[in-house]
Amino acid sequence: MQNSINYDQIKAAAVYHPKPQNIKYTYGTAGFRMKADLLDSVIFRVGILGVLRSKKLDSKTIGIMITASHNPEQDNGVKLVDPYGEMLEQSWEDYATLLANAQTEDDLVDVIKQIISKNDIDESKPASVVYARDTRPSGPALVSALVDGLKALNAKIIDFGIKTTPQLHYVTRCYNTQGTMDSYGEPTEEGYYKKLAIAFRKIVVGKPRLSPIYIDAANGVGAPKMRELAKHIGNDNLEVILINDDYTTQGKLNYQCGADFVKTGQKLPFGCSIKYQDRAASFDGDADRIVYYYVDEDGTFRLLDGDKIAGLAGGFIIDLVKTAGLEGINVGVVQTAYANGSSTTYLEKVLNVPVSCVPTGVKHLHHEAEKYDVGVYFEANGHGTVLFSQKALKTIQSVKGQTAEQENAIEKLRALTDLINQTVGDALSDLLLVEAILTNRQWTLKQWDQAYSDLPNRLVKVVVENRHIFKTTDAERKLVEPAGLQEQINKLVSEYKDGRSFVRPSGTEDVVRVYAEAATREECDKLAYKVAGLVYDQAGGTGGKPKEFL
Ligand code: G16
Repeated sequence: MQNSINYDQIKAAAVYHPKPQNIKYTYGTAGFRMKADLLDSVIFRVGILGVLRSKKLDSKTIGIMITASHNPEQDNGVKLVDPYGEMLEQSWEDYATLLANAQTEDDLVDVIKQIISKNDIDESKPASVVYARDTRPSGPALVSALVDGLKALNAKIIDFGIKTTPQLHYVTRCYNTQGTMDSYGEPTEEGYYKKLAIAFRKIVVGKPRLSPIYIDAANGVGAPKMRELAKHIGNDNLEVILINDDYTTQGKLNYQCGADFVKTGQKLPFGCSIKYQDRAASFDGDADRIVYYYVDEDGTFRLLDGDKIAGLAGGFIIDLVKTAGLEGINVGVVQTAYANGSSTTYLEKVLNVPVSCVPTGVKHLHHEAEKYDVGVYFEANGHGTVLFSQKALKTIQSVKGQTAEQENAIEKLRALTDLINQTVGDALSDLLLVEAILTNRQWTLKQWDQAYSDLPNRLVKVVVENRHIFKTTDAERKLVEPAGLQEQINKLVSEYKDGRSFVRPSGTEDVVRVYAEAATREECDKLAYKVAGLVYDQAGGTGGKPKEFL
């Protein structure tokens, strides 16, 4: 039978994708991520898992994205996307890890059989997988490993080409909802642009256009895709000036540019020379994150990160919900431990919204946001979106305004449900969301920034021998292991006014991340580097102790 699994065929294909010895792979914050030359066998096996997942879910189309997002160009990665565009169900991450670590062809077949039996999978069901990749030079070879894995299990394969990560999430949902009441849109790149552009024009209609927005595209896939989106929107509605848009020259991706560089370094990206009153934003390498920034009268760099976007979006949506008379719809915000303390205070005390804190990773934020009628979730690093529940969608679609003002607010809410990517954080969609709000409010970036002042904060990376010895609790705000380290961090924190610091292992890079905030810039930097030094000394630091600002 065409769809049944042929184990000899899998073994024969697997011979060409052997697992390297002595490597332990882990499905991390956003899938597998590491040096690209270690990923061939992993990607082959992720193809196999995608097929099994599709068979398990009644032949629904599963998405697979080959990208390493914000990581340096020599890295790559892969993640699976579930049918409605959400991240792979967490219980299946363990299967991904098991498959990736099966050493021989026989081990691989054993793991496949285990997954099938544990999940009661009907082997004869057809399977369908859509995949895409970003612009990394290692992409094409990894795609062919993926295709080998998919073919070994006779899946229906849809090649979506070079795309942003959120476009792959979008199209996965489109395929699975086509022709249903929940149809998410046309399953094409063109369909994506049209949906966003139409919604954007509806929200800004009648409002004067803002000054141009400079976009640092991290020399990644966001550059050509933003250019395409801008064409659909039209220059009369939004004027975009792209910088760092060279996605074909090797070595440039994410190099001294992009959202992660700007957020971590708290400075302008390479090639960006904006002046007072200019407006700018940075995407990351696969365009799923965005941060905004500007320079003040005195040339000081000012960052508007994911926390600020959450505040802006939350405030706008709350106003619309109130004006529309939809008080029955509750709005909530989800953050992580990286959220600036001032942002949480602003959300809770000024906007009066409930705020939840969850571990890092869009998958955690997304699930928590689903608990609200309208769930706004943003990581400080610029990764986030707004989710509308079925209840909210139905209400917004069906309600009729009693006054012109109410009707106008309802129309805007309706357009927002199309403008905002409901599957995952999306730099292009988030850019339009921010631009739509600022256009409506006729605000400058400085006016937006005035909602609250960030506590000075600093992120430091520490390289250690084994980051997996770090175990956390309380939404990653406390270390459980190595034993005793948290007490020493607490002691340091207590010496600084408004001090806060936490340590966690990264799930996308081979480092431990240290975050600190305090009342002044000087104190914050000292605290961050003292904690980083502590981690380095007590937990196997290698390759030089971080010591700036000490
Ligand atoms: C990924 C995840 C984000 C996470 C980031 C950093 O982003 O999707 O949710 O915040 O990694 O994670 P960590 O601190 O564990 O390395 P991206 O943009 O790289 O896909």
